[in-house]
Amino acid sequence: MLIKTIHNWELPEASATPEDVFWNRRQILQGMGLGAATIGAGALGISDAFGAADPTLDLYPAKRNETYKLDRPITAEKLNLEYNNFYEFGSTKRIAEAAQALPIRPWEIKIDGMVEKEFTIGIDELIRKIGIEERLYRHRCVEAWSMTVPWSGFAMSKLVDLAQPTSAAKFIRMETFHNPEIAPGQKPPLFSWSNKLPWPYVEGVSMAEARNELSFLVTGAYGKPVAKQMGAPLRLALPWKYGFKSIKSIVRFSFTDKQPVSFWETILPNEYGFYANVNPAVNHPRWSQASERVLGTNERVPTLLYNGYHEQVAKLYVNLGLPPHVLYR
Ligand SMILES: Nc1nc2c(c(=O)[nH]1)N[C@H]1C(S)=C(S)[C@@H](COP(=O)(O)O)O[C@H]1N2
Ligand SMILES: [Mo]
Repeated sequence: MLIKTIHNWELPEASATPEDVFWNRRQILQGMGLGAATIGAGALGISDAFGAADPTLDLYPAKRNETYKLDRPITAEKLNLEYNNFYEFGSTKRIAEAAQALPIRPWEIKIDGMVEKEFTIGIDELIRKIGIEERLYRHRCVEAWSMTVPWSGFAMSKLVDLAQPTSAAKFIRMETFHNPEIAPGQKPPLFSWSNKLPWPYVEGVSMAEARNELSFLVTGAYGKPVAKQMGAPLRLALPWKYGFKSIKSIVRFSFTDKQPVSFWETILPNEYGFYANVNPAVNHPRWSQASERVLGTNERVPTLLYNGYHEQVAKLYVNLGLPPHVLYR
């Protein structure tokens, strides 16, 4: 019997530099028939695959919350729409076209586990019930590139309030959709390395992190409903953590007393931890986190502790007594 093991070099997010896997990715792209990817109107977030208007369109653009300021210009929308990590749709940055296959209505979100009463709610009802605002946030991938994004959405604390967790709940475990029929990355035979990938994509936060003012559930970007390749219709934005924590296209929030094990942590437990807070002084086992490449200008700038959000989040970690390799990886 042939047992396939996953090698680090086969995993884009685990590579020493994104460029290192260029050839590997190119082979995968060719395998998918997407060698010369072109970006159509749908992929640019202008309309969905069938041209149907988003049911929440009237809520955009949302009023900006001026509390959150940037020290650099907003990343061009076009760049953000064409440079994504969304492994369900392929292991390159050019997944925008493939992601248009994701049906985002109807979209039900399940709230379960340690809550007063489990329930399921449709995305449009959820958005209208809570309401949305705009925030300008930094976004830093562990691959050492960064962006700045005008997100729309609502504080995660508002979803927690709606869910009514019991006092036993200590963490929230989140799940992305699972549908290999439309997401080729979830289909075992296509990529050799996907044989053992633990789909669906899972992420988690502690209750204290979920209630922190910065934790933001994203429904829109650039003044309109968020594009599919960026995680429509609901994704997370945790700007002080590496990008992989910001799970896309969420279908489930489970309140639990057990620390969730994420998608990447399951695959490479020595490299991806639960906290994954940005820290320029704590390197990933195989590459430096000291600086980052700003997408758009390609300028290399020093990375900041907690990605510049020290003031809002440092208090979450001071009394945990956890070592750097646990908090910052
Ligand atoms: N479901 C899901 N969520 C995901 C990912 C993914 O592959 N699948 N990639 C993560 C990573 S590694 C990053 S850096 C960000 C990328 O978000 P962006 O494409 O909007 O820049 O999404 C995160 N959320
Ligand atoms: Mo990432």
